[in-house]
Amino acid sequence: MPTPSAVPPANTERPLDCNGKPLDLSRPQVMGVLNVTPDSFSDGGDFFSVEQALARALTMQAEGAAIIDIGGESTRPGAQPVPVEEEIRRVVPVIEALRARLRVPLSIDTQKPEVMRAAVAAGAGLINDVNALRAPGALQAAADCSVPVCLMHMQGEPRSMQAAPHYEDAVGEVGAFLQERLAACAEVGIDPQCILLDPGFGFGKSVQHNLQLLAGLHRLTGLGRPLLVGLSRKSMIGKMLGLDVAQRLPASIALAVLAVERGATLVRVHDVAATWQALQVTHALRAATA
Ligand code: YH5
Repeated sequence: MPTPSAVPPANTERPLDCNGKPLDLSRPQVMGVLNVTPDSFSDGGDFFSVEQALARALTMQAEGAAIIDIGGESTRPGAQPVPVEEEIRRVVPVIEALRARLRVPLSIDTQKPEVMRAAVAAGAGLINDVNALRAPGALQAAADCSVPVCLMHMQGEPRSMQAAPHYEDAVGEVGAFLQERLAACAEVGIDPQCILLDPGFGFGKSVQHNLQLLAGLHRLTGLGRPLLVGLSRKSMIGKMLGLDVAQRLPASIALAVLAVERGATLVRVHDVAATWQALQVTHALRAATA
């Protein structure tokens, strides 16, 4: 990983073009999570309700989300894989309904090249891949889609990644991985200026590894790209504080602010209004300090 002085900081003066909708990364921003799995937004039966997903997305936009992240497959530890046709069936109708009604861009949280292509054709403006385009065909799909990409670090695979995570130097190893994936993207012609990087909190990491990554997050800004982080409601909070998922908002807000203070630009969260407020005052204080 290069030292921060070796690479200029990310140029965020111009907004990213996310399939026709702008994403301003000149200041800290919130990415709102929209899960489109059958256990979220049920219509009362076994079917997922596009109406309810739309209402939730409009609320998150009104609360200050700069982008909405749509995911049709759970990547939580131990989650069952979803077949590609099923994932497309879940996300495409939601993307089609939202793209026309929202001002902010949509991102597609997927590891599958076929889902990337279908989602971007339906109007998604950013590919958010927790597998950093390592699936066969994913690099080429992202290159063909011509939308910005978030590359996330994960050690192992979702089913088993929390069994025995190991690092000699978590920040150094995550940085080296992200740099290797940036190079892989460059080889297929993906513009480096369209790439966001994410250390992947909770993806093959112990609580100590997550804390080391947050403490050293600033070193990853040396890769020259904006940083996205996802800490909202994650198990590290549960493990540190003994709280279940419904009780994790205060710590989630603190972690969002701490990450932005250490160089994160985009924060992926479930609780948009509360996080947006926290980032507004964080940004105001930074502007007054400069
Ligand atoms: C991320 O960090 N995370 S899905 C377990 C939880 C709570 C939340 C047990 N997609 C990320 O949000 N994309 C996910 O409590 C992501 N970065 C990016 N770029 C996991 C998740 C969660 C898991």
